[in-house]
Amino acid sequence: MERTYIMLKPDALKRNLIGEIIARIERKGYKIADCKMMTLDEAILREHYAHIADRPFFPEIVEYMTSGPVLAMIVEGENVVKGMRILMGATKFEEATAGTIRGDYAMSTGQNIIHGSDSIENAEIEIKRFFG
Ligand code: IDP
Ligand code: MG
Repeated sequence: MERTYIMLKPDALKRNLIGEIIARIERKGYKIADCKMMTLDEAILREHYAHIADRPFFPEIVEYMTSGPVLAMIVEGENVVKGMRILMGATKFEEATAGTIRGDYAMSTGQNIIHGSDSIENAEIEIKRFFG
């Protein structure tokens, strides 16, 4: 079965939205195969966000992503990588459609509630990175 790496970011936990977001994932028919709370450090974020590490907003992302625990999850289902990206909504919070997780909850692009792998290949890399 296809798997993806999903991470609820610190704002989702601070705003008590875990239950709401997991309910949406389960209602869609996907399975939470594993999950754990983690506190991230800069080293793992530099790996995970290597593609944005040279952007001016990166220091703010590190500060935010280390500001509290995240919920790391392995989510399983048919075409789940693409399907989760659709449930999540667009990266830029003002472009995320109503009805998507980011569209309904994100209050900025930096603090946009949820991460989801962007390809099957990256999903396996990210699952290994966060679950070993
Ligand atoms: P994604 O999370 O939708 O896959 P990426 O382009 O991989 O988006 O960027 C990773 C994360 O970096 C985003 O989720 C967002 O939190 C942050 N980010 C991306 N672009 C911007 C920006 O222009 N301003 C602030 N934060 C950004
Ligand atoms: Mg990405």
